[in-house]
Amino acid sequence: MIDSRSVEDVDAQVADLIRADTARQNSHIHLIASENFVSRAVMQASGSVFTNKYAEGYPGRRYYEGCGVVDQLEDLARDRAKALFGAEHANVQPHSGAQANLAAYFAFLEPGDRVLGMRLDQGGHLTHGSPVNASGELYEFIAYGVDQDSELIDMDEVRRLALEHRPKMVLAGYTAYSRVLDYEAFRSIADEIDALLMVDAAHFIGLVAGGAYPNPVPYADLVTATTHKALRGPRGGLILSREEHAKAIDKAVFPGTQGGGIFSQVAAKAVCFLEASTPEYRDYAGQIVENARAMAARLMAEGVRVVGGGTDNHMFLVDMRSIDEELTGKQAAKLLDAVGITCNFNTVPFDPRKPFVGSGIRIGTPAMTTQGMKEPEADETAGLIAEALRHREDPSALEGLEQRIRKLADSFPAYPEGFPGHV
Ligand code: DSN
Repeated sequence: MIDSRSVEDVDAQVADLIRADTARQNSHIHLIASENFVSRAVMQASGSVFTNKYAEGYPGRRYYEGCGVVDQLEDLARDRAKALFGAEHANVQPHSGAQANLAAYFAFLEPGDRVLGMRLDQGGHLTHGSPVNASGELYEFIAYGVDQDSELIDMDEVRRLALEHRPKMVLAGYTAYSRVLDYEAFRSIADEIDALLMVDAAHFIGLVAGGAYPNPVPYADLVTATTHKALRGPRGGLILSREEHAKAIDKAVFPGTQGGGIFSQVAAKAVCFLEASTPEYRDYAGQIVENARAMAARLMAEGVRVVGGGTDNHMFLVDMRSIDEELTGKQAAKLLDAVGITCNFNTVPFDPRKPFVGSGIRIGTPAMTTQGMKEPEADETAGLIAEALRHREDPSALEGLEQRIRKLADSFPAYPEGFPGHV
């Protein structure tokens, strides 16, 4: 017989850990650009009975029986994704953004083929050719970066490298860049060398859904994304493409790089696509950007250097050397977490420090916006960050700041009616 007791009754250790992280999530201001708080509906779907079902293949073409309901679910999720982003095809099975990218490469590239993508230490991603990632091992990545003065992607350099190396794929997308991508220029460079254009939209797909950032779908051959960042869905990946690439992409996801889909996550993706198509979500997406702008403006007013001079999306990098040449990103992120503000350390462009230390911190606003914070609180939070970093060696000042931060976090609980899944 199946054990129907709750996790609290079955496993006190895991229940304690769930409680501990609930307390942590409840008591901090969350500024990790890739995190968010999902709705109760998303969490329920993610923890639903679909976790019990195996369904390798795609609707109507499965390797298992009993897939009639799962077929309807996957069709629903795909149709919602296509409608939300105006895409001809959607694959909702990738388990993560990294899996989506691997499948996208596997669909179109042979080992050794060239790809032109953004440097990891200037804002790209591990899966864009890092030597420690399969992408870097399997394919020959050529990297473009940002201009040293403007800290904007240097499209002249992208074009020069494209013409010199003639990659099979041009890749646009980032994890630490705060400006709008010039899709038109990327498209025309890709066309000039007859390459595919892939956009890794993991970070900004949620803004696209809410009309707060330009949509790459009309320009790109394929767009990969995650569902768990600003989009406010479950952890997972997504690939959008033109119909002509549908077969290759589906084959590359399954059986190319994954086995059966995780249909509890697909159910939760379907819910998040529905939620992201509402007017409330559009307001939310717009507010994310307004909050990021307000925070960047306040930090700059405090004399702290914001990379690229501001933001057009949900995040930005802050250069700790503008506070103290000796202060590292890692020290700053640890200190902020200790006083109740959670972010992550990051390299800044042309950083002399290694990625595991970095000279910057990355600040993102999707989660704090879900908590209900608007420009006044964004401004206040940025002020608190600047004060905490300036008083980092003054325990009594930090104690006072921590109290103010906790009070602010307490006033904006992500789940005013209690955490879903709380034990
Ligand atoms: N690691 C994620 C981020 O924080 O940006 C991207 O995959």
